[in-house]
Amino acid sequence: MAGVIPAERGLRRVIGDGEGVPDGEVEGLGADDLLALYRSLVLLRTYDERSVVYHRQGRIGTYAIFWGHEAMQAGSVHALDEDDWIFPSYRESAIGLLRGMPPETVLSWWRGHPAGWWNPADYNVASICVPIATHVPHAAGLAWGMKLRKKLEGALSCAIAYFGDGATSEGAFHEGANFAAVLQTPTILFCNNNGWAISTPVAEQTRAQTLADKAVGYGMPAVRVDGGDVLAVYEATREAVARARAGDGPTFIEAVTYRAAPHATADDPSVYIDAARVEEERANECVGRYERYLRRLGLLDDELADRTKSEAADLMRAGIAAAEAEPPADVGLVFEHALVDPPASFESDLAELRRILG
Ligand SMILES: Cc1ncc(C[n+]2csc(CCOP(=O)(O)OP(=O)(O)O)c2C)c(N)n1
Ligand SMILES: [Mg+2]
Repeated sequence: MAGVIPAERGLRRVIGDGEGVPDGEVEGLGADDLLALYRSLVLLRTYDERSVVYHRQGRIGTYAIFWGHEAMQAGSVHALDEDDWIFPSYRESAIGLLRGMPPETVLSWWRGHPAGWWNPADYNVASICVPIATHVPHAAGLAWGMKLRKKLEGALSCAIAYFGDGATSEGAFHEGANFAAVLQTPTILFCNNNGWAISTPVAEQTRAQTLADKAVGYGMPAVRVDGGDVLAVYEATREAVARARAGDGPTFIEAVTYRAAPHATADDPSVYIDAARVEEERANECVGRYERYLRRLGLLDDELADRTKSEAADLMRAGIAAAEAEPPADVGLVFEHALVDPPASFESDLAELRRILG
């Protein structure tokens, strides 16, 4: 039965504020799991902050900042099995790190270097999708394939697609969501509602009261969760995974946050965003919120926090060094694999390009 799962104050949460709002807990998560989640959050935060610096130093190209999105990414990935498939958008570019992908691979992608291409089957992480929402049908289709195979092989995994609030206005989102629901595919539609599609606020994006309401029209359950609460995201995704594996079809997760960083390094949000609201959000950002939660539980102290952060920083230092050590790619790649029967002009175009590049 389609419907929005009721939630406290409209958004599910687990982490309290250390004052009036009490902490909850997630059944089945032990100390090791909680600390593994922390390492993932720190790794993503470090990747993101270093990437902005690398961009300013001219070492990577334009970069889509995901500062404040880490809880949505880490919380959901931790609820998956290694066999489950991840379909990231540009906002989740580094999500493969949580599957063991080395940072240099993602950094190379942002350097426009072919070393940034990976075989999706190596990590069950699809290519980073830049066109808005076009990966939603891909995830639905792959999950449909897995469902069909289950009849043959008895294994069932699921596929999760990450996209933003703006993506829910796209035709590809509609097609993917409808296919997933009609064919009851094991798919999770994970919407990071950060309130903005570049400079378009969500209120100008849709007349729906919530993005989760859209799921009702497709006949799939939806849940709204605090996207800054890594444990709430984990729990909601775990339920969606269980539903998918049980053969009960897709779930729409609307994780609500507020974009507290520019859309990308090429964006100047000061011309359209409320700076006071951004400050407020930054003060309650997801990594710090979880850190305080772990400290209240007695699981984290300064020593462990510092060690976790310096391990992540070391990984990034090695990552950028490895990415920069890649020999330049041959420009011929621009023309290869584009057409089965390349026109004769390609040859002279390539010769011209080689002449210009020296
Ligand atoms: C099909 C398509 N149309 C337009 C764009 C240009 N574009 C890049 S990001 C973006 C906004 C997307 O906003 P949202 O879905 O909320 O994701 P967010 O960037 O906030 O994570 C747009 C319109 C694009 N990449 N693809
Ligand atoms: Mg958005």
